[in-house]
Amino acid sequence: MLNTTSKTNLVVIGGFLGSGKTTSILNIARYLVSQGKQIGIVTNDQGSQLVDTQFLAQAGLSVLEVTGGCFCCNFDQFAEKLNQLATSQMPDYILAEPVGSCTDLIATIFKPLQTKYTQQFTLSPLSILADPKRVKKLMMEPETSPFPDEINYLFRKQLEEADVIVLNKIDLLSEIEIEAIHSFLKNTFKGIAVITTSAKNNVGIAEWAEIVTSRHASLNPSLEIDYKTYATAEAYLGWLNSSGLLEASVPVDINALVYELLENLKAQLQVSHYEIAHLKIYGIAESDWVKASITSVTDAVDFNRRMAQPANHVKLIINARIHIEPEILKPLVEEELAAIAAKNDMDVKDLRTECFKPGKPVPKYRIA
Ligand SMILES: Nc1nc2c(ncn2[C@@H]2O[C@H](COP(=O)(O)OP(=O)(O)OP(=O)(O)O)[C@@H](O)[C@H]2O)c(=O)[nH]1
Ligand SMILES: [Mg+2]
Repeated sequence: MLNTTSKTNLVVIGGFLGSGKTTSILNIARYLVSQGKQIGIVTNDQGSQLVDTQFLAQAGLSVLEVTGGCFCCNFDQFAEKLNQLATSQMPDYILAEPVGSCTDLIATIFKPLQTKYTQQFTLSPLSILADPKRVKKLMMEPETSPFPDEINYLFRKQLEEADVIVLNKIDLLSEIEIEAIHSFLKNTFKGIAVITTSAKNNVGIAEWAEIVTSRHASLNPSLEIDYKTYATAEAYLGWLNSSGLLEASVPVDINALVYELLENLKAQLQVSHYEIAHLKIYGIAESDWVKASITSVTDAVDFNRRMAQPANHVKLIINARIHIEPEILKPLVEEELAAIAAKNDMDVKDLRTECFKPGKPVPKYRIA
């Protein structure tokens, strides 16, 4: 592992929406903790009320968040959070998860950090996760992509600047499929290391952690990227962060409620051909919690955890990143939430929803 005596090592784990960044960060953090290391985490989103922050904090990890825009557009806030973690927790490693629609990280994060914070941080290799179904549909068979070309472009650019491409979710593939996608990535991104993991099943995590903790970022040449296309890709996504309290006089099976809400939203989106990039719900009742996600209209609901008991007071946080206009997304989610609450004789209180398209990416610094 790297010398950690004076500087904090920054490990950035990027990749498209829903590729498994947060799941991986949790498992890498647990692995490094088991090796006696101190860990801090920085999450990031275009809005606030984040499922990921709640999920990681529940695991007892020190998590700070950069909200209201990506690390590159909020570089000073990002650097401030890194410094805050470095001085308060003195972690050996800070794991940072950029927004899943963000790219050009070498030019806008790595090089500015290297230039301005040489004394404080050592940069570990940049890992970019890839969900195999996205590699297949957005790159190998682009005629089947559920997204516009600009999103396919963004997906490719994310992988292009990696030091390590992490082909995740291999538990969903046969050996032959793993080999085919792995070879495709190796041939397409010559010179970039490609490893395979199942973050969900903790497979390949220790090997990956060893790579990011024993090497430095290569600081490859900055991407050649067309910011107009990048901005168009991001603007295709409707972004919704919502939170509210659900209350009933008798306990309700919240796992079933979350499942049905996700299934109902999926069905509505599927009918109108709106692809889900990532739709996730976190529910907390006293000390118990549930988290479930969907990463495509063709995927099943995936639970990270279920509540042990029914509950009659629950706070729900809903985060959706979907190829849809925000004006359609907001009423859709609010109406489905109201319907599921009514079906379970629950009142919805303090509902706060932000729904928007990400703004044009305007990095604070860009070092070519
Ligand atoms: N089958 C399978 N599912 C996985 C794996 N890794 C992550 N997932 C699931 O994929 C979904 C998305 O995972 P996250 O870790 O939240 O993905 P993310 O990249 O952080 O998503 P955003 O922050 O929204 O960009 C969740 O339902 C995870 O349980 C994996 O290795 N195998
Ligand atoms: Mg995440």
